[in-house]
Amino acid sequence: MDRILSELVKNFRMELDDTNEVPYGNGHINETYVVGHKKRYILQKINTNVFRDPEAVMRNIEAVTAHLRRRVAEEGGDPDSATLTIVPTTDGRSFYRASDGAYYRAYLFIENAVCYDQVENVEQLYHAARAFGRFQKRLADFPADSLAEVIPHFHDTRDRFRQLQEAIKADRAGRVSEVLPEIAFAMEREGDTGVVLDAIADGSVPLRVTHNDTKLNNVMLDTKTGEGVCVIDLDTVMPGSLLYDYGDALRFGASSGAEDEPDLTKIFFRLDCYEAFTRGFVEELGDTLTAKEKALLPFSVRLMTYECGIRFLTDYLNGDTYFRIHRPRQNLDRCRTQFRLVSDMEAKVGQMTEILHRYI
Ligand code: ADP
Ligand code: GN1
Ligand code: MG
Repeated sequence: MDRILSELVKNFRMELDDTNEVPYGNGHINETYVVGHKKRYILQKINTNVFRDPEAVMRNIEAVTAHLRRRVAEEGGDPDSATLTIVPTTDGRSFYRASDGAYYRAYLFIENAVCYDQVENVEQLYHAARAFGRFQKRLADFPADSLAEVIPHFHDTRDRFRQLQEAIKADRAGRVSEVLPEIAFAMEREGDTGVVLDAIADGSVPLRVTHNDTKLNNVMLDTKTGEGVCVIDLDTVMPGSLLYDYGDALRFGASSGAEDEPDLTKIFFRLDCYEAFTRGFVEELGDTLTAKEKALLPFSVRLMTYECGIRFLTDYLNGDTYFRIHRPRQNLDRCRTQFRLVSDMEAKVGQMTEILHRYI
């Protein structure tokens, strides 16, 4: 990175008092660094294995952040902290293609706010839900058809299931025999894959502009007040269902342990977290939900968790080519926590519905 860094520093309009870069955050996709001292910036190498058309990604983010900035300003907020701010290159672009052939981008570092990789108290989920809800509302009138579909079929669970079947057939890394129980778990639940897709197709669940990757570490909360400051990681903003954003946030946020926890006895679905997030989400978006969306909220959490488990399993079978890993079998551990959560949610479906009805 050192050689590239000096090139990047010259080519982005950054005011730097210190040009050391430090790897930052725990994202699974992009390479993230922080540079600067008094004034800090996020520098990211865009993962072009995942995002085949990085220029389309950046066009989406330019348009979405411009829209969000207008909304935040109308509300009397501060656009530089309430949404990502792209730092342009010296020639006014939102990305820079460096001499290593890779695509880089820079954002203002959002100060006085923090991302959590794991929940410390349930209020964090309440505030995260409010932030994702506001994000959704601010984009309600954004022209969805102007967005490029940067990862086609991103939350198409049927297609994710098909990709798993392909991976099993190909057995590229020779790992199928090791994961037969996980494969069986996935196969037994094929019937779930089409539920939201069918509801979108029959019009009972509308397509909206959604974030599609609402992990807790993709929202920044105020260091002092704990309130939501900014939704980040806008790479996957695309037309989708609000159920994806609700379900995915709880997949991650209501787990009792880390996504890659190897000891499954530590993993269960936390109803207190589910309640806190649901309360915040419904407070922001309750009036806009259709009857079918409301009915599918609890199911969506299980679906998104199942889908994510399938994706981790597929990647494990393919030899770990998509999600960044830091140790062997990490993707398998990730798959197992997701499936453990799915089982627990199956057992808790009645309680989840009852909690939802307290707020809806
Ligand atoms: P990935 O797609 O790999 O998840 P993210 O865009 O989510 O990449 O960035 C990874 C991490 O970097 C985030 O979880 C967050 O901790 C940090 N981060 C990203 N953008 C900013 C920002 N503008 N200000 C402060 N921290 C940020
Ligand atoms: C990835 O980029 P990151 O780490 O926030 C992935 C999500 C998964 C998540 C699982 C573009 O999110 O879809 O749900 O890992 N992002 C992409 O932790 O595939
Ligand atoms: Mg992220």
